[in-house]
Amino acid sequence: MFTAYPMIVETVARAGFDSVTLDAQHGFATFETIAEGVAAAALAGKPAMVRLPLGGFALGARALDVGAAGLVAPMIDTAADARAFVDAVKYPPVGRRSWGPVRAMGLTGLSRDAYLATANDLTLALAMIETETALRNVEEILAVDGLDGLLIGPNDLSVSLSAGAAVDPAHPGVVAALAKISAAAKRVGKPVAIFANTSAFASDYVRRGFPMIALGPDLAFLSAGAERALSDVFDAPATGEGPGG
Ligand code: 3PY
Ligand code: MG
Repeated sequence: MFTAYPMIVETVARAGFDSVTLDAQHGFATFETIAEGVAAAALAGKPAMVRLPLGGFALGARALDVGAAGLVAPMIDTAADARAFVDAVKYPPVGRRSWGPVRAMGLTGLSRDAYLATANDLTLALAMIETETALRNVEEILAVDGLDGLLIGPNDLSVSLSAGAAVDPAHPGVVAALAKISAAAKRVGKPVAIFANTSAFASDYVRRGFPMIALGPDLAFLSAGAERALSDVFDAPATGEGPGG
């Protein structure tokens, strides 16, 4: 979700997706709108994930406190990056998340003890693999205890692999990387998600076996719907009624 308005979050959540992701890296999500967005998704019966700004692990811990079901950390390049992420968002002994999930307990209906006992399993921590360096280090990143899985950013990965020459998720280097990342994750039993710019990319990723695909953003849905509505006006068969006869 590029926008962060609760009603748009709820509308998209009701469209049939399994979850929505509020974007605090490139989108408008802030702590306040994350709190509202998580609640709006909950109204639709859906979990909300949050993509953090670069290095924004503190915001990640706060997002979990207000009931986010998972976090996506962009530009994780090394095991040390992944470790810092996990430290901030998982309770001991896995990490050092600080206690204070007041809203999350309300939304989940869990008692204090039950939340503490289950939060590390109930909240996803996904590291974005989207640079050549991350690709080189993917096995070490995957080995970080408490990191639940990966999310591939094919746009940034193409920018990195082409040394800044192109944004192209179909870049051959990116396509080869998908197989390498998936194989490494499979070896350690962790899932790999991927961002899809279009439904066509999403279909391709479904065929490639990705278990979780982030399709969007919401602004693309809005502009596609608006263009479709406008073109339908002129494509519609004549009714024979109205001022023109
Ligand atoms: C990427 O493809 O680089 C992304 O971060 C998708 O949002
Ligand atoms: Mg990216």
